[in-house]
Amino acid sequence: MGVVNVTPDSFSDGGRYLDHAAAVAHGRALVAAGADVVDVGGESTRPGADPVPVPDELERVLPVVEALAPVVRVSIDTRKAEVAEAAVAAGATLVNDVSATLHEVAAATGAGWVAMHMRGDPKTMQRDPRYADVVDEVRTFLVERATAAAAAGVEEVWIDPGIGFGKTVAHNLELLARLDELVGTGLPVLLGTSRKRFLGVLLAEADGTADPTPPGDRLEGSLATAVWGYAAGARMVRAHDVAATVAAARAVAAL
Ligand code: PMM
Repeated sequence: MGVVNVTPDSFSDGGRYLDHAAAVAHGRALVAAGADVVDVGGESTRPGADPVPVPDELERVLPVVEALAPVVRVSIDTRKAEVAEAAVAAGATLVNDVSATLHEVAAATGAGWVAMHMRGDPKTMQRDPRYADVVDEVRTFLVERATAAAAAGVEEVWIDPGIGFGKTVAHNLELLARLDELVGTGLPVLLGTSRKRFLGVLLAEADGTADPTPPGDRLEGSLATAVWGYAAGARMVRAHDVAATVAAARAVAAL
C-alpha cells in the first residue's frame, strides 16, 4: 500500500502533494513502483495535528481518488463517514479507518475496511500513553471491531496495530516483536511503520546521535520493519518508499 497524502502537514511528506496534479502523478508513480493499493488521505494524523473540516478534506481527496481509481485499487484514509462515503462513490474500494469507527459505511457501500488501533485522537494520543499489556489490549480491541464489522456485513476486514498512534517507542517495539499474536487471530494484518518517529529514535541511537533521524532518512528502519512484518505474517505494508519496499517484500516472498 503506497501513501499519497494530500495534506499540508503530514510528518514525512506534508505539502508535497497538496496540488491535485502532483498527488495523482505521485499515485501513478507508486503504481509503477509496484504498489497494489494506493492510500489517499486528506487529513494528517501526526501527533498534535488539528482536525480538517469535511468540505476541505473532500476537496483535497475526491479529485485524486477519481483520477487514480481506474488505474489501481484506491483506499481512502479518513476518520469521517462523509469523506469515506464520497470517496467510495468516487471509486475507492477500501476504507482505511484510523478511528476504527466506520464499519457501517463499509457495510453500506460494499467496500473493504481497515480497523486501526489508536489511543485517543491525534491531538492528544502521545500524552503519556499507558497499557497493562499493549499487545493484549490492541488485539482484543481489533478483534472486537472486526467482529462488529463482520456482523454488520463487511466482507473484507483488515486489522492494523496503529504503530505510533498513542504508543511509546517501547509499545511500538513490543507490538512488532509480538506481531504473530495479531496474525494468529486469522484476520489479515496491515502494518504501517514507514518513516515513523520510533525508527528515527532507533536509527539515531544506532548512530550515537541525540536527535531522532529525520523522516527522509529512515529508509533502513522502514525496510527492516516491513521485512519483519511480512516474515511474521502481515499481509500488507503501508509504505512511502514503494519501490524499495516491494523489492524487499519480493525477497521475503521468495523465502
Ligand atoms: N499511519 C499513518 C496514517 N494512516 N493508516 C493505517 N492503516 N496504518 C498506519 O500505520 C497509518 C495510517 C501515518 O503516516 P502518514 O502521516 O505518513 O500517512
